[in-house]
Amino acid sequence: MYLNGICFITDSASCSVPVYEAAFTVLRAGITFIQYRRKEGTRREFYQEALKFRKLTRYFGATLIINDFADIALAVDADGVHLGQDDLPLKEARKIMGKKIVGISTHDLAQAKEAETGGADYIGFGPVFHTATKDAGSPRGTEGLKLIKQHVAIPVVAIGGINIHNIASVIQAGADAVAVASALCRGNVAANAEQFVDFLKVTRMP
Ligand code: TZP
Ligand code: MG
Repeated sequence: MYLNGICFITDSASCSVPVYEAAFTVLRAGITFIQYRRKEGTRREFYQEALKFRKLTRYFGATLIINDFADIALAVDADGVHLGQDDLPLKEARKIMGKKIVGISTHDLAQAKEAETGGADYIGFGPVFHTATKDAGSPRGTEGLKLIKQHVAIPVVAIGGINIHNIASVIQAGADAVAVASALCRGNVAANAEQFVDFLKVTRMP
């Protein structure tokens, strides 16, 4: 199970191709961690597409996390669920998810500590930089990320505006994994993915 390296976050609005196609391309390039995130359509459509993502990620031996919905994560036998501050509370999610992964989005130290104490398997932290993908609040910067890493022991997945030019600073700040949407999906997905995977090779970040 991979909770490290680069996590590809699906976002249809910033993707030059259908997100399933993009997912295939990034997996083929060597990315091993995907979060299926979908903000449009019905929950039925979400489920049906998530099922396809489960089959695809199994084929590549990659980790699949479902954004927002614990029931759909279980229904497709994903590896886990990712929840925000306005989603199902961590305590309730844990009851439902059992030993599967529960990740929590956090934006400050208090939220990060709360998620760790509450038994989250990892936290998302951000936005580290400005992002146009989501209305995610003000950037926390790599200094914000460093602070979180000083106080939290569970894996920290940095998110928000991360691209091939600034990823080194995010890793230097201590991120265990880096979540990327638009910098993978915009333009030539294969070329983008190749650059990120090459970067991982030189850093020895798995
Ligand atoms: N949560 C915080 S920032 C963000 C999410 C889902 C979007 C990340 O997308 P990008 O395009 O990598 O900035
Ligand atoms: Mg959410």
